[in-house]
Amino acid sequence: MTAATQDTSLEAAYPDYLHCLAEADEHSAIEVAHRLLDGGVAADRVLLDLVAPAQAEVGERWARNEWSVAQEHAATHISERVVAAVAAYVDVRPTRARIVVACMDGEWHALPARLVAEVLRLRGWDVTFLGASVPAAHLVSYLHRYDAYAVALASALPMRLPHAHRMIEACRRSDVPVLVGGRGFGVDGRWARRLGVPWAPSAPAAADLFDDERALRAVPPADLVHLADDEYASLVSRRGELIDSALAELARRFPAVRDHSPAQLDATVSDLGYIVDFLAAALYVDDGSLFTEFIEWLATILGSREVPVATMDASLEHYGRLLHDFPRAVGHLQRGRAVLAVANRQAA
Ligand code: B12
Repeated sequence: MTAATQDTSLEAAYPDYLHCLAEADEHSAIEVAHRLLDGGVAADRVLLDLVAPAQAEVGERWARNEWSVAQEHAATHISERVVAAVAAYVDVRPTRARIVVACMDGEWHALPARLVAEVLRLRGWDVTFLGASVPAAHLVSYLHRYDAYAVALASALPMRLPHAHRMIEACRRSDVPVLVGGRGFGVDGRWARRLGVPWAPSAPAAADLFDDERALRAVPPADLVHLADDEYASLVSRRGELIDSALAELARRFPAVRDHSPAQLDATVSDLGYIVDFLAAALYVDDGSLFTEFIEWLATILGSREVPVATMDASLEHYGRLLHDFPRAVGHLQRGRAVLAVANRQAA
């Protein structure tokens, strides 16, 4: 513990807190949070201005290949313990209706949703936190059984948007207002607007929206007329065939792929699957930026792990050939390849 943590300002505590995460020092991390609370820093600021940015930094370090998955897991576990410690420290009794907070089906980023749940609890709501990957049918029956005032759904991954939409519709059918949030809906919530669902950029903004039931229920309809071209549905039905074919093409063009270890092969198949899933999500919301942002991200991840960009470009080109009858998909893939070419030039 350095002298800085004796200070009760968030700015001074932040580097020490990050150091605790890096050293997997759970005890000191909780101490940093307690010291801030003892010094009068509000609990929601400790959650949103200490724990949240530190977690984002954890993600950056993993993306740059500076931290292993194990280091990321250790840090995330500590953040979860700190959130629990902050919640126990304040222990607010609920005075308002029940709000259910859950992650979309297939979504394992539970910590961002947990932060939102705790901030809502601090505002007096009776919050039930259901955690990661909640199946739609189970969520809906839960909402009925416990007479929820509203539900907050979280998603960190844009590729889950089609699933998110099904889940949102299922909640709507049971007449429970839905609010969504998380980086999966775009930094400005533009994909939430496409799905016709209220979105909040942060936990405090969500709390404000829950205060206004009319605003929560007054949402424009989903804007998904483009789905009539069937490109999304056809792509999804061909997912397995596309991945198998792209893997065979990679092995043909890059002989080193044939010598991949089982773990490397798994990672390659996952990446080929992500390309299809992000492409499908871009078709679903009809927004090419969803796909190009993903390609930029994947280029960074693979670049920092010294995977040649040429293999990724070959896969985009191959998918483009197989999907030649799908003009929207071909357009997204072409723009993806252009983004890759720029990333490649910058890296050279
Ligand atoms: C921890 C972590 C994990 C953990 C999650 C454990 C847990 N208990 O949460 C595990 C290991 C499971 C994981 C898995 C994966 N992850 Co991850 N993960 C992260 C990491 C490092 C931190 C997440 C976090 O807590 N962030 C802090 C929160 C507070 O920030 P936030 O999400 O922006 O949330 C704020 C607002 O957006 C908003 N908000 C968030 N949710 C909601 C919900 C509502 C209702 C509202 C109103 C507001 C709101 O309020 C929050 C507080 O201010 C992020 C990095 C990052 N930058 O976030 C990557 C990150 C999200 N993961 C990523 C990826 C790729 C994955 C995997 C695909 C990796 C893999 N190859 O397997 C899997 C996918 C698993 C799945 N299907 O869900 C990428 C996503 C990139 C992309 N292009 O989509 C990121 C950005 C990492 C990176 N830098 O590349 N991950």
